[in-house]
Amino acid sequence: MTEINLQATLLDQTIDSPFLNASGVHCQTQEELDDLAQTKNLGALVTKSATLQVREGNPNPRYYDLPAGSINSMGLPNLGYEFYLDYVTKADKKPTILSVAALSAADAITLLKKIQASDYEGPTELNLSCPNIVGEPQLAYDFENTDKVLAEVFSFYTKPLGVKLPPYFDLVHFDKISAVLNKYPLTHVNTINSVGNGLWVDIETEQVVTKAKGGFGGVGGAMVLPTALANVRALRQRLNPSIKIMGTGGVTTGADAFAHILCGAELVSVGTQVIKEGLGAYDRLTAELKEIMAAKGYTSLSDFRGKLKEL
Ligand code: RRO
Repeated sequence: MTEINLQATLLDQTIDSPFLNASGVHCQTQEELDDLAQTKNLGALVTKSATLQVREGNPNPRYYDLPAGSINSMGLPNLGYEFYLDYVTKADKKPTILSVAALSAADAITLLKKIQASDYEGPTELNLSCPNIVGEPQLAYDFENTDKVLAEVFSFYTKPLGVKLPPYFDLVHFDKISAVLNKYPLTHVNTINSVGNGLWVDIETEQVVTKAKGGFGGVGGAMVLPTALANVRALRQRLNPSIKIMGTGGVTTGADAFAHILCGAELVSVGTQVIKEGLGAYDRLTAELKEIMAAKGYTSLSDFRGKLKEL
């Protein structure tokens, strides 16, 4: 049988697997990051989004398993950017991406100035889409302000930088965000973050299931797959080819990963399913993806990446 090769690229590095953890899942503590660094069939890892200061996050309960996904209102619990910057600077087992989130535009600039001044030369991802901070909007839904922040960032930032986007639901919005992003030398776009401000109702108790924000939280997992695929596809059709797409959202099978790649994803992140199944999920997804490729006679991801057909 012909050998199937799942190589993908992260910046100019070749990695053996297209799978990445979704930021926020099993990547907050040193121990969790070390687990990821040793996980087979995980090509690269991304840290929990880091803020300038350590954050406890929102009160519990803040994650709830749904039949076809999850809802979370974590509220950016993290050990502070210094910890994650130090981790990725020293990481030597797997390629890593440093995720950072800012509670304001000024914070984003301060954080990126610190990374610019550091020894770290690897990829950073600016999270413009956390849905769970009390009183704070998701920046990437405000096209003008996103443009302003990126203009300021790229007035001094010269290291590899991508952004994490929220899902969009209107073709005009895909046009607008792409026009903004195409102005900047971004290395990648990671799409989608959770679908913000969903709500789940426990019929038995007649209550919401997470505490902060009256129960409104980010929805992920199987039920967001069509939204994720649409965002990967629509952005791949609009963004400069130099901006790689990391597809995140709704992956529970190798077939789902195949679909993300067909829509144009370079890497594929898995979040909710790893919470449900554990880190062994990457082995199963890899085996399933290889099986589909074998059945179709594909030997590398580039045989089908971005080649989705229209009717
Ligand atoms: O920590 C969170 O509540 C969180 C973040 Br920063 C994010 O980007 N996406 C999400 O679903 N939860």
